[in-house]
Amino acid sequence: MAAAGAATPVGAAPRVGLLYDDRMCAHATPDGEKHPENPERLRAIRRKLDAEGVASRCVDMKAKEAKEKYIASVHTPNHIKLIRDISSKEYDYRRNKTARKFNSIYFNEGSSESAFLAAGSVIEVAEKVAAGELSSAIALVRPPGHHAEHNEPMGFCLFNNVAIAANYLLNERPDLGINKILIVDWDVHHGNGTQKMFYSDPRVLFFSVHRFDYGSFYPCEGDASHCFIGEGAGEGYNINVPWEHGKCSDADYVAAWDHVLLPIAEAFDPDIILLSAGFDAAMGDPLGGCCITPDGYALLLTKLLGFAKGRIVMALEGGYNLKSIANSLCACTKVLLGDNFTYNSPRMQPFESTWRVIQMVRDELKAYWPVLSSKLPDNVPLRSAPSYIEPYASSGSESDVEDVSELPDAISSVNVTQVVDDVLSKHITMLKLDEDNLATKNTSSDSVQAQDDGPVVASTRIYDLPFTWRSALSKVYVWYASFGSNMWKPRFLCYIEGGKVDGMSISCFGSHDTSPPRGTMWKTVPHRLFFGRSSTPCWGTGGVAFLNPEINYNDESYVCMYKITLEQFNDVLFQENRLVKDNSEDGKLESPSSPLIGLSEIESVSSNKALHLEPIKDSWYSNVLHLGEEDGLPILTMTCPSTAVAQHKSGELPLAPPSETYSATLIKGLVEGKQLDANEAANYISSAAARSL
Ligand code: Q9C
Ligand code: ZN
Repeated sequence: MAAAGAATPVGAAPRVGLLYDDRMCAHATPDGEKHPENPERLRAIRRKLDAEGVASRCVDMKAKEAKEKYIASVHTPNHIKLIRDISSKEYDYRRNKTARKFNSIYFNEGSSESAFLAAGSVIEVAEKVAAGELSSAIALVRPPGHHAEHNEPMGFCLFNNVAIAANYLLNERPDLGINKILIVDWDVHHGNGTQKMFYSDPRVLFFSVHRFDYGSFYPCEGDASHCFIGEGAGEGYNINVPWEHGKCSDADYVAAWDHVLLPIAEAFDPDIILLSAGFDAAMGDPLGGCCITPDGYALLLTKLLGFAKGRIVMALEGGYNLKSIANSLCACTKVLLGDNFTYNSPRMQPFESTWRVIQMVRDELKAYWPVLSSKLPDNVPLRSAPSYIEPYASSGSESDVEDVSELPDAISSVNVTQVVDDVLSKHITMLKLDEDNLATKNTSSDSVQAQDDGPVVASTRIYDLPFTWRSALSKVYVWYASFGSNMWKPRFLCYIEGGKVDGMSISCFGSHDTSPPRGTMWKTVPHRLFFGRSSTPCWGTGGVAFLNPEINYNDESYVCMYKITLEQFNDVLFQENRLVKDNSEDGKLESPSSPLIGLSEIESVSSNKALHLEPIKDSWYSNVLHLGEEDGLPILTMTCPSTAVAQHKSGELPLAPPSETYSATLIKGLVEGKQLDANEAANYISSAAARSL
């Protein structure tokens, strides 16, 4: 058979495949722990499609397990074996341990079946659409796929479902006449796995639009930047549209469609479109921080229907707000069913950053897609970046920053005293990527690795990254509110500059960026100060300070706030939670490779007031609190989680007064900070230590 004919006979209603299968709900967290990627996601979508009467208008499809030989076009034999065996009895005792070796992965007894069904389902619907038996199709699958790499599961993904289906069409079914595939990945995260699979393959045009946040948004790799355009024969066939921050709306996505994706799709002229359809850029999503509306998704999808004779296969990826994903998918299904739709969401303006990103992407790709050479309209009304992005001219090179200790201290009057602030207040219009420092495209020989057990793929660590989370977060400022020994500035500076001061028995490692705080300021907060734990390596016997994360307006505790970069805040968090290790071999310090608090965490802590950091959930200071804002910047502190407070209350964890040296440090902080005199300070500390929780 030659290339398939028109997918839908003229005038006939589109045949839309809808694949739903309860068996893909078997993959769940091992002990029923809460997790955003949970079985309810599929059920919520299914319920909505039923309730709206759209499911019954679709062609009902059932899942099929993928054959291993098809999965093997994308994954190594080791990886396939792992996913095949992970749910077996023999794995019971080490399943959780194995999961912890990977990045953001859990397994249970149902994972294996779900993973094989997810991959097989996308193959199944892609085949039917490619063959013209269906006009288009939706595969409601989980676990998702686009983060899964050649040899490892990652980011809630076990097998790369979409990549497997693409290879199936190209390699196993020449009879279907699919020679060119467009993969559109609108999940809010970069499709790192899919990008790598087809990086040098011109038959597959991979387009991903995602939050990048200068490299600080998951998966926090530089290869999500617009500079990664493919290599070898695939050069020009990999397109990343990397947002600089959250809050992107329909308008931003439509702009990326109109000015990047659609002109390229027109020129590429795909035979089929595979849509990595995550809905975590939807309004209300807890991870994405963007705000695409259901109408927005419907519009983006409508615009794609003009290509490949409308042959579109949607495969679910992320999306974690049950209502949002159900509504969005419902709107998309109606589009595929051919229902008329008018865009009714409030009209927004794209961000200025969006326009800049689109221009960068076009510049990068115009050599391959001449249609991108035209000039963008310059009269489009744009809005400025969300306020949490505080761009500064410098990321803290000493020369720009006056020594704050030279500046006069002011005396506290009321609740809030600004002592020194905004030493550096010179704003630039926006963070600008330094073009000269952008990653060079990889033409070097080590950028491609032949592997014994699989196809040739670009290796993971080939880039010398200009986009590290450190460089990104060094441009964002926060107020770190200290309530313990850090109130004494010389002691806090140990966390920045390294070393130790009077009373400390061990030295601090210091932060990567050793520039001093840009401001210092005192405040009182309606949280209870208490002393818990019985001893610490640094201060010896006695409790250390915590703030009860609960607000209680009868409480008034002093906090000394330091204006530091978000990079430094992460370094302080690392040190408070003992995550920095001295690699005595070469004297190099090792701290975690990704930040605990990036821009998206700032957003979520700002709206939820507290964020218990899952990766360090058992550490003492694993809870980040948002105490308010000062000159537009968030005030953050770190304390114990509420669960620890409960344990302190019940006696399961000890409460203990601070040691002599520790409380002397607190008192020095309050006195030198001009908040209290020596007597008042001593009373403040001893009464906090004496009160029961
Ligand atoms: N701070 C998909 O949407 N988050 N995967 C890790 C680190 C992992 C998302 C958080 C997000 C994975 C398919
Ligand atoms: Zn995602």
